[in-house]
Amino acid sequence: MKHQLSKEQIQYYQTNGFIIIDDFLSPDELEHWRKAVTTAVKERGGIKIPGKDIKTGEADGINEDADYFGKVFDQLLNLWQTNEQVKKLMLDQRIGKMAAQLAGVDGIRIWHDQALIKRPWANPTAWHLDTPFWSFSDRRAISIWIALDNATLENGCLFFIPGSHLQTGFDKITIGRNMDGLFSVYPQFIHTMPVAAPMKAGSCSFHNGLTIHGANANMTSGFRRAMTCSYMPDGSVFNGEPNILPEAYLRNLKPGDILNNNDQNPLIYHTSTMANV
Ligand SMILES: O=C(O)CCC(=O)C(=O)O
Ligand SMILES: [Fe+2]
Repeated sequence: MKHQLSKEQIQYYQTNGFIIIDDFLSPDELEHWRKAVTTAVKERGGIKIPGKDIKTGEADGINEDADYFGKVFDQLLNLWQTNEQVKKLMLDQRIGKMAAQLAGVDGIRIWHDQALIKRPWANPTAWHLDTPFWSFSDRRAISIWIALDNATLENGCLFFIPGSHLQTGFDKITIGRNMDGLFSVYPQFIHTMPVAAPMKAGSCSFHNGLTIHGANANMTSGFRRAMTCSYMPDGSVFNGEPNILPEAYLRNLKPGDILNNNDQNPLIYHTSTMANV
């Protein structure tokens, strides 16, 4: 795993709000990740989030147009909670350190992982932000996106609007199915040239949860599979947004409480205890 970051890479991420790391996984590691994720997805039988009775492709409270959104991608969250192999991959301190260094924080917790599988002829992923939907509000929240298949211009690779993370905010905007919905809120980016992020299988990107991003439709008869994980800076507090937190946890949670439950949001890296990774 190519897990050492240079100062230039960290600077690039902080300026642009994303970075691509080619050949992040070795061919053997890629094979292992593919097997682990494929098994974990199969085990779920379509259940989107552990403990919640929602199947992938059904309306979930954020995206009500199930017929359309069910065909953007199959989305399976928190596979780390239901599969031991995926848990080992997700709790890798080396990835935690990368996320912490890029975000510029001392400690980092898993917010949630997700497999995102664009099937043949999948709909595009409209331009959006991630962080406004989550249960904490921190400008440094970050995600990794690992290509398990080659992600190409033809099958739905990611696109980023560079520098947008410095100007976007936490308003929860329901963007619907229109690709351009977000630009009515952020018209200053209408003319910014997006950066396409085609990646070979095994490469990855990191993006800030406030970077405007999206993905193409899958115009091919093959799958575009990705494994992703989103991270929350250690010390983040609950903002009142339930998002994917379980009912039992939410019952005892008040806005302002620190989100430090290791069963829900494990600390995967902290400079004070894991400096030598
Ligand atoms: O894989 C996609 O199509 C979208 C990914 C995405 O929005 C994310 O990882 O935050
Ligand atoms: Fe996203």
